[in-house]
Amino acid sequence: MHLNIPVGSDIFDSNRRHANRNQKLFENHGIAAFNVMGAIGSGKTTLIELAIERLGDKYQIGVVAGDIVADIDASRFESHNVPTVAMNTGKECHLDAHLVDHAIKDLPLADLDLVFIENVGNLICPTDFELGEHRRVVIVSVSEGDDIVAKHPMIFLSSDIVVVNKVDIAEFVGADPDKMVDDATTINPKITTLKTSAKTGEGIDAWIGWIEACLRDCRVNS
Ligand SMILES: Nc1nc2c(ncn2[C@@H]2O[C@H](COP(=O)(O)OP(=O)(O)O)[C@@H](O)[C@H]2O)c(=O)[nH]1
Ligand SMILES: [Mg+2]
Repeated sequence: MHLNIPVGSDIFDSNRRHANRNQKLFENHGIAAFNVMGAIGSGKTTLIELAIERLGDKYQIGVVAGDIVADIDASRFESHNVPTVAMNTGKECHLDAHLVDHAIKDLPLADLDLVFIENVGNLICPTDFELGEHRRVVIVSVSEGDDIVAKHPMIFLSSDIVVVNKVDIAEFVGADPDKMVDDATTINPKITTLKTSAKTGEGIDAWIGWIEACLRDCRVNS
């Protein structure tokens, strides 16, 4: 006997329902939410910290720090005095909307303008799980090799922006950041692209400007 059990679509449907509820909750509070994805060490925490430093005087920011274990990133965010919830997934390699639902209930949503959700570090599992975000960000770094984008097409298809980070060391690791940008736009012609360095500051104004554009455009109830 052949049984066709559509487990995958049930999981995704259930996740989408939770994601829609999360998005409504954000919107009821006038919050713009960003799902920040990317490999371990690509610079997700660093680029969020820079955004907190540059935008923290103007906007109230909260963070959900997703990780398999530990609260190292959460401590980094807390050192900037922003409300932070550490969300450990155990063996799961991505956040899902149900986990985020629990996490954001521990944030002072009524006071916030912007929520960053740092996803678990990898370029595969987070792809299929919407969290209720307004923008999907994928951060890659040159140290992962300049074929990293071409090797992981799916995450770029569903993202709004790719940030190619650590361009300061591109020369030393023999990577071509322009190839990474070109690969991303070949996969998804609509994706916004940025090249950044948290060390030299290259591209950071554009990163902050992109976030602020969403704060103007994404919030429905502000
Ligand atoms: N050279 C260089 N190092 C960076 C840059 N951005 C982040 N890093 C370093 O890369 C490491 C991993 O960064 P982190 O933000 O923790 O990555 P995450 O795992 O994606 O959150 C840290 O040691 C950062 O200081 C960059 O633009 N250039
Ligand atoms: Mg991190």
